[in-house]
Amino acid sequence: GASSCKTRASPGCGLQLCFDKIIAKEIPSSIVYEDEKVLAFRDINPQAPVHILVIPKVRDGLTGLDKAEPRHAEILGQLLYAAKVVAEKEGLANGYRVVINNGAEGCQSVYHLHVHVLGGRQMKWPPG
Ligand code: DGP
Repeated sequence: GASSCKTRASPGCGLQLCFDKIIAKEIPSSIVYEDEKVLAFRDINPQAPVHILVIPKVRDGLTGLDKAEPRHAEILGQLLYAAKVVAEKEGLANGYRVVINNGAEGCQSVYHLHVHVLGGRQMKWPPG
């Protein structure tokens, strides 16, 4: 079950929706990229030398990918494109991984859609 997910949230992230606090800058974070629609910041519990989260600034019901509706198609594309921009900015020219954890079996721990960008080491497949 979800107990095998070693995700850890920050103390200020007692609420599942703490990324709102990061957007509001009530919880400090290391922001690496920002535009009108998305925010990218370093994961507090990095699983690779580079571990960045890309999130929509407005959740609009997107607690997880499973909640996506046709109206979300544009922001979903913007998140994925921002992931590429972030990977490039971080110098991950040798490759990187982009992950969306969804739901309990997907090890999702924060219910504000986020795209993980992981790099700076050799990844393995299949993931655990
Ligand atoms: P997931 O398990 O896929 O829902 O990913 C949530 C990630 O969010 C997890 O890797 C840890 C990270 N995280 C949780 N709370 C905070 C926080 O307050 N600040 C930052 N920078 N990252 C956080």
